[in-house]
Amino acid sequence: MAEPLTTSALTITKTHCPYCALQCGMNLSSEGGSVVVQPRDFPTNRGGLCQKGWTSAAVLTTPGRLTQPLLRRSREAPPHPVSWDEALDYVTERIRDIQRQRGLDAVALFGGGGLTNEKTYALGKFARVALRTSQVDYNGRFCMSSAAAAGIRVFGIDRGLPFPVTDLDDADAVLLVGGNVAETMPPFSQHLRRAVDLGGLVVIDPRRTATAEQAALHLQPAPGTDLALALGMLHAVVADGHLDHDYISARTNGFEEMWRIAAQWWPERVERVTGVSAADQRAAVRLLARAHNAYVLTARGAEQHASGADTASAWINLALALGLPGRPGSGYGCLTGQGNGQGGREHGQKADQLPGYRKIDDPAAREHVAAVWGVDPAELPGPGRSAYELLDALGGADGPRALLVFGSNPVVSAPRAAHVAERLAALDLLVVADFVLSETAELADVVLPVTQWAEEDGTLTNLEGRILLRERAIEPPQGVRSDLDVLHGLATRLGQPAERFPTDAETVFEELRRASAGGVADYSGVSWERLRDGEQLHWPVPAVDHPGTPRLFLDRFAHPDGRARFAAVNHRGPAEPPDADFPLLATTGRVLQHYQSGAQTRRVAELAKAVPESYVEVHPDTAARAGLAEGQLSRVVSRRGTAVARVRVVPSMRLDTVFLPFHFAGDQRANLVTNPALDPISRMPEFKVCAVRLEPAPGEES
Ligand SMILES: Nc1nc2c(c(=O)[nH]1)N[C@H]1C(S)=C(S)[C@@H](COP(=O)(O)OP(=O)(O)OC[C@H]3O[C@@H](n4cnc5c(=O)[nH]c(N)nc54)[C@H](O)[C@@H]3O)O[C@H]1N2
Ligand SMILES: Nc1nc2c(c(=O)[nH]1)N[C@H]1C(S)=C(S)[C@@H](COP(=O)(O)OP(=O)(O)OC[C@H]3O[C@@H](n4cnc5c(=O)[nH]c(N)nc54)[C@H](O)[C@@H]3O)O[C@H]1N2
Ligand code: SF4
Ligand SMILES: [Mo]
Repeated sequence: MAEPLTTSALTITKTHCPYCALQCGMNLSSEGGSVVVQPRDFPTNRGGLCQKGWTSAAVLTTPGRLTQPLLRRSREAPPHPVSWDEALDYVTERIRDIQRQRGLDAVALFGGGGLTNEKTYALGKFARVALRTSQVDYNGRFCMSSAAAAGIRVFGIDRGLPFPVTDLDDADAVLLVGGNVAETMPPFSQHLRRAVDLGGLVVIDPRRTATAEQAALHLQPAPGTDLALALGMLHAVVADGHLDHDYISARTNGFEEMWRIAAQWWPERVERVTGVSAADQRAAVRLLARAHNAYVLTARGAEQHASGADTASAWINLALALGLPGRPGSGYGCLTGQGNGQGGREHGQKADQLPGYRKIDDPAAREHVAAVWGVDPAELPGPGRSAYELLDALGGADGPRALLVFGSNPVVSAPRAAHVAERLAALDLLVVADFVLSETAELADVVLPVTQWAEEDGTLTNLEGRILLRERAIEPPQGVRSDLDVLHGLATRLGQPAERFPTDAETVFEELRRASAGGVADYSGVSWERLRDGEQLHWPVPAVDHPGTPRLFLDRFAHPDGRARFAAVNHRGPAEPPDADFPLLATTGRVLQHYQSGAQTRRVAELAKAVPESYVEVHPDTAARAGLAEGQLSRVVSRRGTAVARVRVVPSMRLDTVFLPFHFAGDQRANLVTNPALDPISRMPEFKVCAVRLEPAPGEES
């Protein structure tokens, strides 16, 4: 447990918010039975918190908190409380049966980017060593995988922000593409203050969001046309004489191949595809080119597309053309989303990956990691299916027959959610570890009640690649166990030596250090002691006396020749263009008060009251054409299904676009309509655009 600061009346523990990747600093104090959150000064939030952070302690004591394992031996039977031994014995027995009959890959795991580094490491190891299955992936595929793929392609490495977030404080100009930080990371907005005050913020978003309101220039493209827009702006960089020739020849390769494509995308042509005027494209480029300190930032609006990796690459191309990445005071970054979105993709819960951000099909990586794990490298499985492909294959002829879920609620958050729920129902065994009965846990054969952030120890890696320690602040309720404990319990029952799956997070971290040593994301020099001392450690940290790497790329990029590579990418548009039956473009995203699938925040009274149900933002003329007015219930219909949402008439919306938040359950799920078309490189689904029509819900026809 953390060394608490004890004042006369209370015990205070320094910690971080349980939600997003900003990982705002907070203090927790427990007085009597209740836990109180106070903001703490930390570089990412400087004493700020959003409404979710302020109310985060409410989930610790939510009335629906799970404290006993639940089991149903048949789908017809209701789940009933059982002992931990009974639950874990049952799961082990079923896993054994299923693997005996159907092979090792018949059991799959699905992890999450909110899990601590230690948990993601243990999960990947559990999959490969205890289950010996290749079928493990996680919700980060839905999150930042396209920007990660683009970063690896262009820079040779993927770290969300390759600089501390406080570097943005000195920016004169920032181009923010597909990010609504005013709602998704409110305290982050203070780092854009200077740029805003100088009239240097440019926001690219099909909606006029709270963030776009602060921008000097808001470009409002049709969803799914960012790649064309990035090419048009690149064209303007060259045509208007803003290209940084010295930088391009000293630090990059591949400009010519890239330009062969961008040359064909002059701004007037791009205007016809995107709806953004050629003048605005040029003005945005001018703003960036004239700034002393300029940044390009992307978030999910640019990335969650079937062309997401190419789109993110195109935005990085633009940054390279202006000479920004690796120049002190300038750069490109991607805003990581989940609490441990960055660490979640480094330690091996991804289908194609081993710890240290190593590739599972690299013989040297297999050898190194197998030695740390004490197994034969030949026994490690190869790469498995990506998140959506895994969910899609469940219960099918060649697909897994059992799934264990840790830290995700795909019944709400996966694309084509009704189909995903069907696949989950077709399994022989669904096990969900959670602290509340999420919509996915409701379908499970076995539910395992686990500890929450404030009740356990662990590290997370925030959006700046900085490793943070979150120490236990309060006692967990009776009956719950940590995820590490659950994995230990299952692994030992499956015949693994007890010491191979430690339950103590610091012990797991010590092993993670060794497994990551020499890898891309090298944590070998990080110790909990250094973190407790408040050292600011951004990976790579390859030795105990290494100060960490707050800024990457100052001297070289991560490709062997030290140069960045322009990506020769071309526009291809949404996978499902609108047509006569489905004439509108639906896009999806977030609202301040709710987090992700809403499993946590829908249980916080203050947040649920503020935004109790789903809604669809729509232009007044588009609403009228569909026979709908403000406040009426509508049906948003796509080829996959129908979501029910209350109409919010928003005059700044594009006529061709509607927006739905994805935080709501049941027939309000935005993901009933979304398109699971996948990016060929990142396997990211196209959450941000699909073709729909809007109609009144039954009884709402005027
Ligand atoms: N309140 C809240 N905050 C969160 C979260 C949450 O669930 N709730 N989740 C966290 C996580 S995991 C993540 S990944 C981040 C996400 O953070 P953001 O990326 O900021 O969030 P989104 O709302 O998904 O998408 C941002 C914007 O993209 C726009 N957009 C839609 N389609 C397009 C397009 O084709 N092009 C462009 N340029 N923009 C488009 C949307 O209108 C939206 O305003 O937020 C983190 N913070
Ligand atoms: N339409 C649409 N869909 C989207 C998106 C979008 O923009 N539009 N965004 C996508 C993105 S970026 C993301 S990140 C995903 C997120 O979507 P999900 O993966 O569903 O994320 P959460 O809602 O955070 O689910 C976490 C679940 O795990 C539980 N949990 C939290 N912490 C722990 C823990 O430490 N251990 C265990 N065992 N359980 C825990 C929570 O109670 C909750 O039930 O959604 C994606 N889906
Ligand atoms: S911005 Fe993110 S980390 Fe900060 S308080 Fe809000 S949800 Fe928590
Ligand atoms: Mo995310």
